[in-house]
Amino acid sequence: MKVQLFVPPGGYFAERWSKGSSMPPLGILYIAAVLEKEGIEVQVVPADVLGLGWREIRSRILDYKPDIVGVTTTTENRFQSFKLIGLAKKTLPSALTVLGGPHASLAAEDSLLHIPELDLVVRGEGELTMIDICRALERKMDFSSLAHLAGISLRLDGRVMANQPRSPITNLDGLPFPAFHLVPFEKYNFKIEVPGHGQLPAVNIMTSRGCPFNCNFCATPVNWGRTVRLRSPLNVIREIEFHVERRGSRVIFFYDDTFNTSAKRVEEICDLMIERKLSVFWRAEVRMDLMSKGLLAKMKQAGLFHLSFGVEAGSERVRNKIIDKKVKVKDYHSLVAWCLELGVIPNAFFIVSHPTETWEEARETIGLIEEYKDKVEASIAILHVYPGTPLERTARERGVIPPDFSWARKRTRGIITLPTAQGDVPLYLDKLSWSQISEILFRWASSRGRISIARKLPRIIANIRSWGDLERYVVMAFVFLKLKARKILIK
Ligand code: B12
Ligand code: SF4
Repeated sequence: MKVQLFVPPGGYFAERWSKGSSMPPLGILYIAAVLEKEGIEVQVVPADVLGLGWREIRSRILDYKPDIVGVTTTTENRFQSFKLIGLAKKTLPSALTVLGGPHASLAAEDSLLHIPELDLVVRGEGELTMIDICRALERKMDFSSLAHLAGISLRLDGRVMANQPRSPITNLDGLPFPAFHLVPFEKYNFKIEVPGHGQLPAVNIMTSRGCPFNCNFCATPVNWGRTVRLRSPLNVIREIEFHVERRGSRVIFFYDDTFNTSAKRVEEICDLMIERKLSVFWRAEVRMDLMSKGLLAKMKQAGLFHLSFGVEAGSERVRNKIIDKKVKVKDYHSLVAWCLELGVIPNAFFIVSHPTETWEEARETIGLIEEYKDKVEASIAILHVYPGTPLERTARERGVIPPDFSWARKRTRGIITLPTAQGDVPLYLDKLSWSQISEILFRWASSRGRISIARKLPRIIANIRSWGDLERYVVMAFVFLKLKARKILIK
């Protein structure tokens, strides 16, 4: 049994890499690690960092002759993943084509209905399901042997079927560490700037899965469930030590959706880092309401230098009644104050154009950003709709997404995207006008001291697909000039 796992070429990952630094794909590497442990032959092809074109991908498939071609996908890079599935099936029709990852999990039926070359979708965590698929095929080299496997969706006799979900992996410590040795690690050139120390070699680690909250736009509770599963502090420390020894990592990026669901576990991880004198810097993403000054001080002592958290909106109504975020603006002010006092860089995420959000409410968001303009790293995006989320349901109910919308079709009338600046995903536009949204984005960019229109212009022009796109860019240009003339843009 031979499995070939791909990260698709092009798209967002490749773009990040072209800027010189990106990180290995943990999902594919976890799957590769468990397959290796089971004695199943596996190859990982990160087409993004290898800079492979379609012809080279075809050669890789022909050379390796896999029984299974697996491709990872997020909604942003779904079209590249779909194309790879199509190419794999045409190149080696005997290979089983499998799609996994957040987009595949949450739009399994849609993908199978629209991509005839796709045999099967693995929903949610892929480790145990992939082992089961390999074992079932080994026993009986026949597609029908997969018909009852948990955690997959497939097409049988022309009908798309969703099998029962797979139970979440409860003991994450039982998983091997991701198979970093199967990718050319140095090609990622993953470096993170640490103030006073320059660009240091970094590595990404995931220490938990799932989130108990249910923010309307977020894929995690649907994809990984609302029961949080935590790796033990010792298991996390062992992985850090492994990366420090093996690849000289100096910065750890904890990519958990919410690193601090258990404050006790964070403290224990910090205690071990201090005790073992791990000389690493680290950053993490947390929920503001679960932080305390004491915990932050301990985290800082253990090497934390950068802390990210979602604020999402300035307005209490939008944040809590619409998004269901369940955090207060006072949590934000306290956390920022503690970060500034303790010397940790605060990094806040905001989103604009929530359902029913008014101009006054959006101004509360930009107000919060401008209030801390030189103190907090803020980022903002126009609200995107992702499959399977509560927001997708709202978008369909309110006609933001038409009833016949498919995630597998490149263009749909009535869907608004801004691929160059915001990715190829439907934007949720409601009460705010395009010029109001543009004003928010320009004021945010100005507060960060960078408006990089000139650099993006060629790609913006290349991505104009309709009169509507053109109109939106023209409106943006007018808003930009107006704000400049009124000296509202600071830089
Ligand atoms: C790290 C990360 C990034 C990194 C990616 C780096 C990298 N090379 O991995 C960066 C910073 C670049 C990034 C960017 C973005 N991200 Co991001 N990111 C994450 C994050 C926090 C962790 C990813 C990770 O490592 N997970 C750990 C692994 C183990 O999980 P996994 O990848 O899901 O894999 C498991 C299963 O999905 C499955 N599986 C995955 N692939 C395959 C393939 C096969 C064949 C099989 C069988 C199974 C399988 O098995 C794996 C093991 O169980 C996730 C949140 C999350 N909880 O995963 C968001 C997440 C993936 N990102 C998300 C988004 C929206 C974005 C951005 C749009 C943000 C933005 N506005 O810029 C961009 C778009 C990037 C893109 N083109 O895809 C969404 C995706 C939603 C969706 N429907 O696609 C997520 C889920 C966050 C969320 N809660 O909504 N991101
Ligand atoms: S945004 Fe964060 S807190 Fe909200 S559901 Fe997603 S992971 Fe959980």
